[in-house]
Amino acid sequence: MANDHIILHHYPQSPVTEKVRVVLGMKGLSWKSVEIPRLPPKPNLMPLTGGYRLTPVMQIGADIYCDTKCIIAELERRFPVPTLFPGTAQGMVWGIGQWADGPLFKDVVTVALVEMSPNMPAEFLADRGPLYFGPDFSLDQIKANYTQCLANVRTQFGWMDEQLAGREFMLGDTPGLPDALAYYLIWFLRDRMADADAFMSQFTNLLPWTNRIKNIGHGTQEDMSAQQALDIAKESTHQTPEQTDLLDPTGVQVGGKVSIEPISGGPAVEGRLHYLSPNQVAILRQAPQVGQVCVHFPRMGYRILAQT
Ligand SMILES: N[C@@H](CCC(=O)N[C@@H](CS)C(=O)NCC(=O)O)C(=O)O
Repeated sequence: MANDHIILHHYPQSPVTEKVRVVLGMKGLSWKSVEIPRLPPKPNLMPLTGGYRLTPVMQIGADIYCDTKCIIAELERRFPVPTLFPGTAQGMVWGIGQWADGPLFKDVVTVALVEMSPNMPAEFLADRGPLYFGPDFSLDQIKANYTQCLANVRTQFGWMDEQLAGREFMLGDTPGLPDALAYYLIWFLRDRMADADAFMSQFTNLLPWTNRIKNIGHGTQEDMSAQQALDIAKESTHQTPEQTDLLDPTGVQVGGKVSIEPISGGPAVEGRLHYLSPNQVAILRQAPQVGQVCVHFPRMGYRILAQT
């Protein structure tokens, strides 16, 4: 079994994964799809990530990439053509991601959860509510915010719509990362909102653009079992060189024991620090089902703590 497949651990309804699926399409890549549960427990994912539970996770051999920022940066590094940064777009585009995945996502997810709430299973709400809105989450509170969040979405989708005036894609003639960032949120809202067509009809540039992005597709996808993915990790050796970053404000050292956790909350993952840069942190860890794996996270938005 080849150990250089791109393996995406995800589920079809995941909006954040739609961003990655679109990037795979833009790059025309072939990939394996492992479907994971929408709710914990995720027994076949945990041996790979060491506890990180969010969706999606990308695996290439024994390298495991958590969070879409990290996944997309790795896809661009391994498969630079066609680039996600056409023209002169470079670093600041990641800042657009911080907006799209941060305040804009929060407005969209508020609208989506309220729209879905009449038909939402209680256990789904009990998981997603605190995940996105913190431990004090209440459905009444987000219902009270619905109108303001919808107004916020309208303004922000309006900015995207304006960006598309006279352009095929967000940056010009060629699709790039900002298209994937905008598309997944529109895909999310359209899927979850009862009157989405009426709401979206006010954005006259976004509508034809949405079809252009949809037509790019997701690359070539083939199903893979979770067991096959675990076996591939076990048979493979990670491909990540050791790298230190003396300027990282934490002062953590390569080889030292650390834990890494999303600042937004979630279980910490423990291992030995192996790679550190302003954009990425990776640790080595072991589990019986997978042997040694190298687990990667974005540096932005993740807390690194030295362990004794
Ligand atoms: N910052 C993360 C956010 C990922 C995220 O929130 N994903 C959602 C699915 S769209 C999730 O994990 N939901 C809970 C789950 O799948 O267990 C990323 O960009 O990958």
